[in-house]
Amino acid sequence: MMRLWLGVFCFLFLHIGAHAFAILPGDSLNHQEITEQAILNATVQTCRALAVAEGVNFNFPAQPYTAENVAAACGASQSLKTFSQAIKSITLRNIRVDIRYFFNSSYHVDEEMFVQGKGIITEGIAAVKASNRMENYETARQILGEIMHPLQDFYSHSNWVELGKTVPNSNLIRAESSIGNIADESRATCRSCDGDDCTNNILEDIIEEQILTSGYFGIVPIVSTKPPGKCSHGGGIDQTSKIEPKGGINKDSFKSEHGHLHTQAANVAIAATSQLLEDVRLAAGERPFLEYVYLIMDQCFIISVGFCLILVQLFVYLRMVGIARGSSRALCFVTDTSKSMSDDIAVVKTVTSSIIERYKGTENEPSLYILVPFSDPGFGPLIRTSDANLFKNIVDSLTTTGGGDKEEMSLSGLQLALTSAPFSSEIFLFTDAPAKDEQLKNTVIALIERTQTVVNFMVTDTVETNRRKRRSINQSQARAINEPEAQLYRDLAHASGGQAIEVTKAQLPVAAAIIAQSASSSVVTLLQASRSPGQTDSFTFIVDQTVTNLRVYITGKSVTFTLTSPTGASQQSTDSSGSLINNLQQVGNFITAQLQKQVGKWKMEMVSTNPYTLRVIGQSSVDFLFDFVVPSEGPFGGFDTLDTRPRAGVTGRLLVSITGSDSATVNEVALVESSAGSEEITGAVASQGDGDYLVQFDMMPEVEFSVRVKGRVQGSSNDFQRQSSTNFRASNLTLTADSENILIPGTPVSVPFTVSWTGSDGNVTIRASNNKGFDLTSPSMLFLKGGNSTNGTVTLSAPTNTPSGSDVILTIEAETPDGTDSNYIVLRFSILNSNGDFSHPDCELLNLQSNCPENCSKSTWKLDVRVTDGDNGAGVDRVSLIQGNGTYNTSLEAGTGNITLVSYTASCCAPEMELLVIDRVGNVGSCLFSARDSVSISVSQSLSLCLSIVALGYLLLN
Ligand SMILES: *[C@@H]1O[C@H](CO)[C@@H](O)[C@H](O)[C@H]1NC(C)=O
Ligand SMILES: *[C@@H]1O[C@H](CO)[C@@H](O)[C@H](O)[C@H]1NC(C)=O
Ligand SMILES: [Ca+2]
Repeated sequence: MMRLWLGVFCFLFLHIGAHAFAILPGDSLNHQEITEQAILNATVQTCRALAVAEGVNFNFPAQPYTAENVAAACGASQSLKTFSQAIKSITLRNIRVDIRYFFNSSYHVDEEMFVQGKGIITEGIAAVKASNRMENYETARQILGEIMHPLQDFYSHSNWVELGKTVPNSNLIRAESSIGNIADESRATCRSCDGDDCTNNILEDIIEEQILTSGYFGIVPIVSTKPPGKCSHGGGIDQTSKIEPKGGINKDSFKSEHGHLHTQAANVAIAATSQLLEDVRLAAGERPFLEYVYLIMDQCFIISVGFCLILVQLFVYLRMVGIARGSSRALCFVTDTSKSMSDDIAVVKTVTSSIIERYKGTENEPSLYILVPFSDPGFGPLIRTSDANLFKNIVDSLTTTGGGDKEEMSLSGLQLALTSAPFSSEIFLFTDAPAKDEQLKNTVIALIERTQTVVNFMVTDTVETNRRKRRSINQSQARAINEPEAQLYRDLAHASGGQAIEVTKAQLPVAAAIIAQSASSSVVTLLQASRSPGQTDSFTFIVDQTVTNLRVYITGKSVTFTLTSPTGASQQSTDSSGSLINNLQQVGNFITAQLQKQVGKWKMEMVSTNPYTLRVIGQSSVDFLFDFVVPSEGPFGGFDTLDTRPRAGVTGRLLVSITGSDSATVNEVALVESSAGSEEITGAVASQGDGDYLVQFDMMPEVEFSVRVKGRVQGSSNDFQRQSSTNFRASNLTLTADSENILIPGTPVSVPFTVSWTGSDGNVTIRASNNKGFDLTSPSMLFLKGGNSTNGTVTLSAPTNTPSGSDVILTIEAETPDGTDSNYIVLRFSILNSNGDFSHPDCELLNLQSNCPENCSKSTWKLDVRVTDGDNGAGVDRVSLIQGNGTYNTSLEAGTGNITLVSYTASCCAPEMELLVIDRVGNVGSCLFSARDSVSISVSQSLSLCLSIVALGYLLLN
């Protein structure tokens, strides 16, 4: 029914009003701007705290904060792209709520759905904290974005600001505390506005008694559910605002009925969002994070464990928003460990240690290391650490096992890496065997497209590289990879914009050394293309001032090229005397060279009758991010990002943002055919402000394509050119699915999905898989009548012992009856196993001795505190001292596992101490004690002491 109404009312109300902080840019602050400002603010606060902790200077960036000046202030300009990407990921999920959950008033805190709205927020907070604990930052970002929406809407849709409040309602993010008095269903809260004047429509007694209410909302007058006397949301689209009491109370924009309070509402929403981020940050100290402790061990020895915990919190927060010290890149190896691989693994060890040595302490030092071993039948486990030495030790201890027959589980290993590495990572896969699990090809391609990861294959022992019959483990099964088996790896490399390097085992060290050289940060792609079948073709690319370390990568058999520089000089690849091409190396099917830097337009003429790939890369801070988007089907427009392939043959849209330069402008965005010809489709570019562009293409290509952006950095005399590394496809199939993003172990979740197709009648093949091997059910075939759509359901369930914070990535694929076209949807779930504990631990003061004289230096004060997590709590995980420099001891109370005793002694000159108390599911509390409090406090007074902490202005955080 809902859908039908939507269809009818869509075009009627297309341009009227908004139902939340506006979606589209304008003078008013919208959800995107509120979210960005809060993230930038919280990040500045975090980097400042880090600087204070480390005793170094911190210079606040100039107002207004931008991703660029905040990253610079944090000393992390290298992370600018990942920082922007994280902000984008969070904000796009926030905006999506208006599109996906338009009619669900809980998500907008309309209709006095305070309890429900808060429920979404607090459950989400628990999932975000759990995900961070397991280092599943992308999942954390997505859930964070989603729960920020109701949090921000509270300030626009309720009467909080009208009640005279200028600070956030902190209890919205604390599951166990009340957010205040909510109006009874029968209580009248509004009168009709006086004509256009709505400044006084909330009833005086509601204001006086500080009762919370929010506006009713409905777009269908006849079925309005507004009870008598209740306020409406307001705006042209809200039909309830036309029923007594007429008018509305929302503050979504300056034009809203309560638009005069828009600025206040938006500012409190920013502060509330900052507070949410701070709460998430504080919780991060709860896991041991051995690697961080290791990293910062020097300081931990000198100061205290509490201090370490603070550093851990700061680092986890920064990782969540995509900021790292050194480079934000991950070094990611997926390696075959079956018996014949011992030579190759020796190379993996050498490459790892050379990369680690080379970049140690530099801004190119990877911030994350990932390793996935595979053989047959096994693959994994995935090892992920930010500790370079630990990683080196793990790689050094790799040994070969298993793999009795010819094929190995290479795609399973790759799938695991793709679902765990940060977006836009580069993965290196080493193998000498064909894939046993080639049925995962489409899933792997889906993940490559969705994460824009570059995958390089280092393949030894292909028939290509090795015409002799190889030694083999089992004489009857030669391991040499035949042509179609090698083609699978080439196809995957191509989809990702990476190389499939085919060499002999003897050549592998040279090839790997070349790769090690280029594993630096801020790599941008200037040009990528391929031709299959091979043909002579010429390509151009523009080099701008910001690019350094210009390099060309080619794979293919018998390829030569001629390069022409902007000044007209040219050099053939076979000519070693010129100055344009430096250090040309060829090993196996792989050619690489450094190019002399000359700003301007270059030409590259490729000559080969065999298939080849070409990639020109450099290092630069200027790059671009993009997402395929579709206009919302909801009444208010806006755009939703796709988790699927865009639709072929119809209008398509991209949201493009430039990172690394606040002054860069985009002047051309094109979809460039990838592998057969050089067709291009240029889009219409419309600036959305803040470096964002909406690009519209009249007709999405049927062939594989990549995205190319040209633009100009202010003050530069040349354009810049960047190209996506990923090659995409559009599809004639469309797939949509909606689901919760939190999965409770033991409770199956149903994911209903819809497939539609413009082709003729037939059976569409359906495949569903997840990266954790959890049980799922899915139809394998759905009958589709041409031009229609059909529905199916996938159910997914996590075993009851799945740890909280694990993430599950579900891929549902649909393939046309003739197998020539397919689409997919990729959905992320966070496992939440909080067992209903949403309360932070409490402190009980058992004993306080503080007879501190005027002259403090000779005296001490003492206290004993009991920390508990309640009868049904998950238990106290950590207690740490975050203020005070006294001696401090913790012990478990005999006979219980859930109570911690803290005793503390300090000089009277340091009369304050504060404990951070965190339970096993991440609820955070803090307790402040002072020698200046009364001489002795009994147990029963401890609660009021805790409350006085709040009054003192200290945050008691859940
Ligand atoms: C609104 O969303 C909440 C949380 O996802 C859900 O529990 C509730 O059933 C939804 N309400 C409606 C009317 O769909
Ligand atoms: C910035 O963040 C801090 C810490 O959470 C918060 O107290 C402050 O209100 C925020 N500033 C703004 C302008 O929202
Ligand atoms: Ca608890």
